[in-house]
Amino acid sequence: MTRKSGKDLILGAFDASNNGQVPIWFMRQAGRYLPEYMEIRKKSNFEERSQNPELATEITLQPMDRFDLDAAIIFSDILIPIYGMDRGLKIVPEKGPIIDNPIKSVNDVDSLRKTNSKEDFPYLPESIKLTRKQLGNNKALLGFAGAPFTLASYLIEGKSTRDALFTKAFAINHPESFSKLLNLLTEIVIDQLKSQIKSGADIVQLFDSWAGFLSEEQFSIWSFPYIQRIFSELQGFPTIFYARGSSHLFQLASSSGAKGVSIDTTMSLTKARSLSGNSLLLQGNLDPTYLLTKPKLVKESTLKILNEVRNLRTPHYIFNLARGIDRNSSIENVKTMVDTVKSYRMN
Ligand code: 1CP
Repeated sequence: MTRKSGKDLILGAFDASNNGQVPIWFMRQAGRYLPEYMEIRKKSNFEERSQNPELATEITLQPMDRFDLDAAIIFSDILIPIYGMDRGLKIVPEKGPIIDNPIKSVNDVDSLRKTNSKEDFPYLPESIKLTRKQLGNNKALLGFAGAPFTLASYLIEGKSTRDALFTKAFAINHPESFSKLLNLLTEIVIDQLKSQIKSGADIVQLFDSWAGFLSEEQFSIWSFPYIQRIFSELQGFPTIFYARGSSHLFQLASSSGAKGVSIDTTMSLTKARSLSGNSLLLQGNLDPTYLLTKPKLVKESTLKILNEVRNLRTPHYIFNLARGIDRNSSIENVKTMVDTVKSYRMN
C-alpha cells in the first residue's frame, strides 16, 4: 500500500482514517542540529531569521527537504508577541531568550500593551503564507503559540526558568494582577493563532512549556481556564496541547478542549490512553536522548513506541519526540527514526 500524503496522514490522525500508517513530524525539527541551519545562523541573528518571511520559510523547509516529514512547523518562536511590548526582549545565542526589563509590579502589568499580529508581527502570517505556497498541499503546516502561563513566566522571570519561582510568587502576591496578565496574553494568543490559521496553517500546537512547575491545583487556576478559552475559540480546528514535565496534569490537559495532547517522557502512551477517552489524539513520546546514540538503538526505541501504539489499537496518533530535539543529535539517527516510522504498518 502506498503511503498517503503527509497532510492526509496528519489530519487523518485526528479523524482516525489512517488505516495503519503513522504520520511523523518532530518538535524543533528546524534548528541547530541541522548543518544547513547553522550556515544561515552564522550570517544572521534570531530576529532577522524569524522576522524575514523568505528566511523563515527557507528554514522551515530545511528538515522537509532532508527527511520528507509529513508536516512542517513554521520557524518562529513562542515569544514573538512579546517583542512589541517594549520590555527589551532578545534571543541571545547559547543563552536563549532574555528580557532586560521584566515585570516586577502591578503597575508593570497595567502598562502592558496588547500586541497583535496585524501591526506588531505581520511577518508571522506572511511566513505562513509563503511557506504554504512553497510547501504545497501534500504536507501539513503547523502554526503555534506559547500558552499564557508560559509567556507570563518569561515576562516575569526575564529568562528561561528552572522553577518559575518569581512567577508563582507574583501570582500568589497579586492574584488579580496575575489574572489580568493571563487574560491579556490569552487575547494575544487567540489573535496570533487565528491569524496563522487564516494564513494557511492546518493545525496549531499550544506550548505550555513551564506548566510542569505547577501543582494540579495551581495549573487549574493559572493555566487551565485560559487554555480552555483558547481552544474553545478554535473549536472544530485541529489543535494540540503540549506541556513539558506534566504527567500529573494529564487529566486536566486532556479535558482542555484541545483535540490532541503531546506526551513527554513522564507518562507512557499506554497510561495516557487509559486515562483519556479513545478519541483524544495522542502525540509523542520518544525520548530525544536516543538521537544521541546509535541507529540500531534509535530503530529499536522507535519500534517500541510504534508497537505500543499498535497494541493500543489507537489510530489517533502522531509520532513525535517527547520534547524538542537536542542540537547534538546525529542526522543519521534522525533519518533512521523517520524511515522506521514511515515504513511501519500497523496492520
Ligand atoms: O539558533 C538559535 O540559537 C535559536 C534557537 C531557537 C530556535 C531554533 C529559539 C530560541 N527558538 C527557535 C525556534 C522555535 N521555538 C520553534 C520553531 C522551530 C521548530 O520547532 O522546528 C518552536 C516551536 C519554538 C518554541 C519555543 N521557544 C518553546 C516551546 C517549546 C519547548 O521546547 O518547550 C520555548 C520554551 C521557546 C523559548 C526559546 N526560544 C529560543 C530558545 C533557545 C528557547 C528555549 C529556552 C529553554 O528551553 O530554556
